[in-house]
Amino acid sequence: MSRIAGRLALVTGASSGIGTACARRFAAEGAHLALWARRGERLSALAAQLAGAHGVTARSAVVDVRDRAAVNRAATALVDARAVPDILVNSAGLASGLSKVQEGDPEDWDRMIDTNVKGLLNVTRAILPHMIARGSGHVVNLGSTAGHMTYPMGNVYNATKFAVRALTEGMNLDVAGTPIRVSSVDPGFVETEFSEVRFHGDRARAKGVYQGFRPLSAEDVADVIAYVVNLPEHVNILDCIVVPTAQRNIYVVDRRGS
Ligand code: 8X3
Repeated sequence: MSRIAGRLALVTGASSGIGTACARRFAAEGAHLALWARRGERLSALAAQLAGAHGVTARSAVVDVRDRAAVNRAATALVDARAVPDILVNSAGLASGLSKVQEGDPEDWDRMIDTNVKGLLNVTRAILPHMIARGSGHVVNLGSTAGHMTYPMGNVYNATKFAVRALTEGMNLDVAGTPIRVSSVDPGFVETEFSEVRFHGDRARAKGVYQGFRPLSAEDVADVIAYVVNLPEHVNILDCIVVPTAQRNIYVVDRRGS
């Protein structure tokens, strides 16, 4: 029996990758959904499909987490509808570009910092006070192995994921004395649109990242997140690092497979 059945989960970045996989998994467990993402058509199709398939309510809102006013509007709409989320998955995030700092594109830096760090803060700032006021809630941040170890040309992406790790730790300190849980799930190589976005649409280059081994799928990560949010209320996973078996760290990857 799922502990999240009947609960409301807000998932950002819900129109792709790990966000979509979380939405699917949560709905299959009977959780109601609030889905936020930039791509409205994908989002409303997903919401309608999951509501129909699982008999849950699924709200969706077009929200770019970088847009603080839009985040606040969407959060207020939830609060006004007495739909304060029980679970918040801060899944919206991306890597943009892979180059040395001295050759980097500041536009890429803005996208990553504004989404991965400030976007996560915008959403958390809008939702967390209402969880605290109610006396329950669980925030799950999507970190990365990139937040534990830097790699060449990862620079700003690494920095944003180190920041997510610091924020998960800091948020746990800030909610001390309340029943709120804050967790980080930190995947290694996951085959989603992640690398295609990083390489600005270069599919062949993106495919090469996962060559010769079986990477994680978005569903694998959603599985771990579902575990984290299904634990009893006295159990709080602070940080959970999950990698494909072929990957031991960013440098040690067994690519001898087909
Ligand atoms: C994604 C993992 O290794 O491509 O966060 O940075 S990696």
